[in-house]
Amino acid sequence: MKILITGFDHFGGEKINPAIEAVKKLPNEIDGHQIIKLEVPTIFYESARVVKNAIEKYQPDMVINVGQAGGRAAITPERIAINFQSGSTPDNSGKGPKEGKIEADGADGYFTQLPIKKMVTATRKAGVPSEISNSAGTYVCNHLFYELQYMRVHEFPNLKTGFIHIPFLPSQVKNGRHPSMSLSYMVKGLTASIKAAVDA
Ligand code: PCA
Repeated sequence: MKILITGFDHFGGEKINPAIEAVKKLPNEIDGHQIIKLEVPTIFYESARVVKNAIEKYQPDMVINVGQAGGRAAITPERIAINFQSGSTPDNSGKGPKEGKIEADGADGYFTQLPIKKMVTATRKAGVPSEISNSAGTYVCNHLFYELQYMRVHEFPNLKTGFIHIPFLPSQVKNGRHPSMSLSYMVKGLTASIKAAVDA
């Protein structure tokens, strides 16, 4: 199998995004499956265009997007993408989203094709905290997750796609008010999670 793993660039005043940092450190092969890594901009619609180009170029069997969810304390595979966008922070193009539906003719929500329960169990077994998340929010992460599901329905019926949110890195948390996770734990946890997703 060929697996495309994407990580967002930094946004919202942060100097780093653990998503792309962890994705860069993943192995190039997991259990004999090829891992293709891609950085995506934290920009509504543009992120989906970048991933679509990569799908057309590499023809992966599975796409997993990774994003930062500051405040979470675990590796959290997402269950569902919703057809709604909002957010008060501008994205990296300097604009905020137009609040409302992402795709006028899209379903209200799409469930991931990834085996999220197995992924959580495998990640915990590797010694890294993990939980299922039932909301990817309404910002760029949910947007990209939703757009990929929409693309799957309309253009890439054999594709499996999903999203994993990860916590802040310790360097991003200076006031002790938020949990964080070390980069090596993130890489270990994501590797276990991806392995469970491809072996299912
Ligand atoms: N996290 C944001 C967008 C980019 C990222 O890494 C989110 O959760 O929407």
